[in-house]
Amino acid sequence: MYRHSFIILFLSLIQLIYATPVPGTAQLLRIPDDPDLRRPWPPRPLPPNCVNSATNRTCWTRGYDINSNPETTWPNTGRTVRYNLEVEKLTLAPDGVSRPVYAINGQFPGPTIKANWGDTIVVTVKNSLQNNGTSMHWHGVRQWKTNAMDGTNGITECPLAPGQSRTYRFIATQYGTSWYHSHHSSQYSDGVLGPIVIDGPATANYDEDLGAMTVQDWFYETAASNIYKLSRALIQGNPTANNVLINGTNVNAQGGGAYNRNTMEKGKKYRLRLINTGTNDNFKIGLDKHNMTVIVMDFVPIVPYTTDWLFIGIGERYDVIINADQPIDSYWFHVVPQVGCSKNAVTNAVSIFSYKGANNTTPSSTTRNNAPPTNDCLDPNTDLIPYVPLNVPSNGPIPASSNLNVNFTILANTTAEDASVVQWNLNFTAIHAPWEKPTLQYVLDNNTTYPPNMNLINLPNRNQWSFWVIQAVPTRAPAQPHPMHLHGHDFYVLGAGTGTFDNTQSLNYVNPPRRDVAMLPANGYMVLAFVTDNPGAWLMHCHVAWHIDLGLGAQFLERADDIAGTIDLGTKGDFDRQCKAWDVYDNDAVYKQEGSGL
Ligand SMILES: *[C@@H]1O[C@H](CO)[C@@H](O)[C@H](O)[C@H]1NC(C)=O
Ligand SMILES: *[C@@H]1O[C@H](CO)[C@@H](O)[C@H](O)[C@H]1NC(C)=O
Ligand SMILES: *[C@@H]1O[C@H](CO)[C@@H](O)[C@H](O)[C@H]1NC(C)=O
Ligand SMILES: *[C@@H]1O[C@H](CO)[C@@H](O)[C@H](O)[C@H]1NC(C)=O
Ligand SMILES: *[C@@H]1O[C@H](CO)[C@@H](O)[C@H](O)[C@H]1NC(C)=O
Ligand SMILES: *[C@@H]1O[C@H](CO)[C@@H](O)[C@H](O)[C@H]1NC(C)=O
Ligand SMILES: *[C@@H]1O[C@H](CO)[C@@H](O)[C@H](O)[C@H]1NC(C)=O
Ligand SMILES: *[C@@H]1O[C@H](CO)[C@@H](O)[C@H](O)[C@H]1NC(C)=O
Ligand SMILES: *[C@@H]1O[C@H](CO)[C@@H](O)[C@H](O)[C@H]1NC(C)=O
Ligand SMILES: *[C@@H]1O[C@H](CO)[C@@H](O)[C@H](O)[C@H]1NC(C)=O
Ligand SMILES: [Cu+2]
Repeated sequence: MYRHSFIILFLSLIQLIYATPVPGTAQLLRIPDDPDLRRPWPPRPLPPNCVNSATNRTCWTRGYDINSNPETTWPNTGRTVRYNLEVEKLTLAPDGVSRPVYAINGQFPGPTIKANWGDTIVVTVKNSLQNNGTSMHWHGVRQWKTNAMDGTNGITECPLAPGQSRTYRFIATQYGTSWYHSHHSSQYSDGVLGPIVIDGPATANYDEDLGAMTVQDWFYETAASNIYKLSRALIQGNPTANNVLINGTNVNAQGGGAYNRNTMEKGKKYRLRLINTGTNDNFKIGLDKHNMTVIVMDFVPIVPYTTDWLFIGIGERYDVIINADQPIDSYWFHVVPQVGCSKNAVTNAVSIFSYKGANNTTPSSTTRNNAPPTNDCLDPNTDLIPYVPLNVPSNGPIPASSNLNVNFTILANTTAEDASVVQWNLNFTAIHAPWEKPTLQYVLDNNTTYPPNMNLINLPNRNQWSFWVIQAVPTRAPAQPHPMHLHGHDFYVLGAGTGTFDNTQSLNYVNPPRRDVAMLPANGYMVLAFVTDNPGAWLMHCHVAWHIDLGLGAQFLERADDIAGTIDLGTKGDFDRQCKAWDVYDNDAVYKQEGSGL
């Protein structure tokens, strides 16, 4: 009901505002005939009174508003935002417990990259680690025709060797919230991550933007140490995280550390940008006595819907609006690891939201352990309705060739200390992304002799729909959901459920959720679709850091023949220099690539 009246309200508002057709609504079915001809649309005159403000968030700039389709159009702002990110190893205590952290510019989480929709983002990354490479990926950023800027070592670049720098340049074609993180083995679990906030129009109004709020599991042991044990089957199942960090902080079991705090003024509405930057844990989030109005999933604005608890998988983002309409007081904000897709010593992590003028800055203990009524690991797919509606053509049954099995293998259990024996497979293969010879090198060499463990799927044809069934097979490993992430695209989630997909399950082709991460249910299936409109080598993987490290990924080589044309001479020079420097470093590096390298 609520949603319906919202749509009608918006549509009538739009009709009021515009005499001419609006780009977004004019293209209910996706894709212009030739997506290669997509360009930023020329500015379109708008009534001067449609100005983006707290009470008119659907407006943006001349010619662009919430109805514009970011898949095909974005403002040409002529503005460039620049950032420097330096990765270095420090000792930090995010929750009061000291441990080595691979920090960015001395902090964890790293600084927030901020831009406006349509801006060019230029980031120079410097690796100041002693004994580790790094590789910075801009999660969820579509990198339309800029595959070489994706920052995925072994696929789009060699790792960045210690002492080296690399400048990335890409356009913010989408808007919303995301994060950047290292793709060098499970390095991001040790701290190499930070938020990305791209401002644009919104599907509902709010007064203040509280900015990004990362939520994640946190281990006192380093990722390298954990993955060593996991890969050799020295521990059974995933390691137990020691804590949950909310915006990079929390109290610890001994009482040290500090809660994250936010302040609200009664009567105002606040936008909060939630990001799960975790390693293994997936959460439900809620603020006592308040609902949340969800307005964006990943980088895709949705028809606003209201909920008291919100599930967020690793790599997923939700922008929510909190209405400060309750009695002046302090309230617990809960981040609850979901059993079945988490393993954490902390079962109900909290931070604090206080109203201005509250007498108590700490909420009463009675609601300290409030928890969602149900515990599960599922995306709320039926509530996630993209605001700009795009449909998927139904071409009959999904062929068996679309199947990509998720499986778990222990190769051998002989001298376990010597070698990695545990693998997660996608379509029978544990992906290996060779650091010294990334996929783009093959493409630039016109070399199609890909080693099978690159797990490469060729998609040579342009602007074709491609459909994928990610299918968990019953395994010796515990049944576990997997947050699946695709680079280079927002995919369409046609369906997800338990059991084996056999085309008898119904799929949603009408404006399904589109995003860049979605949950594969435990022992279940998920059907995805995307269009081959972005030439490049794009990784698809489980975002549980342990799982991708142990192989749970594949790469789509999309339109190999068109990739070289997206790499200019300067970028090619950077690519070559980065590989050369890596070779020199790797010759006598202490640590060599193990596992996928991703
Ligand atoms: C919001 O947009 C409407 C419709 O264009 C306009 O009438 C109104 O003046 C705008 N309000 C503000 C505060 O900009
Ligand atoms: C990074 O360095 C640490 C030691 O500081 C080492 O244990 C780890 O294996 C290295 N990881 C990689 C991927 O090189
Ligand atoms: C997160 O922490 C930073 C640094 O302390 C602070 O500036 C920011 O307001 C916090 N954001 C939220 C949403 O709590
Ligand atoms: C939250 O939403 C529920 C269900 O729609 C509603 O019953 C409840 O009154 C709402 N609470 C607040 C504080 O708005
Ligand atoms: C704070 O405490 C004072 C004194 O007890 C009381 O008069 C006031 O109403 C309280 N304010 C709030 C917001 O609870
Ligand atoms: C899954 O892995 C197990 C253990 O290695 C193996 O026995 C089984 O054949 C595999 N199944 C599929 C469908 O890949
Ligand atoms: C591997 O061998 C170790 C040592 O014998 C044993 O404890 C462990 O259970 C074995 N793991 C598997 C998966 O068989
Ligand atoms: C690869 O093929 C393209 C197109 O045929 C050609 O222009 C280019 O020089 C080739 N590159 C190499 C390294 O052979
Ligand atoms: C192509 O790649 C394979 C695997 O890395 C390598 O063995 C072969 O020498 C390469 N061929 C050419 C012509 O570069
Ligand atoms: C999946 O693996 C099988 C067996 O190796 C292979 O025949 C098939 O082509 C692969 N699927 C895709 C989409 O590459
Ligand atoms: Cu996984």
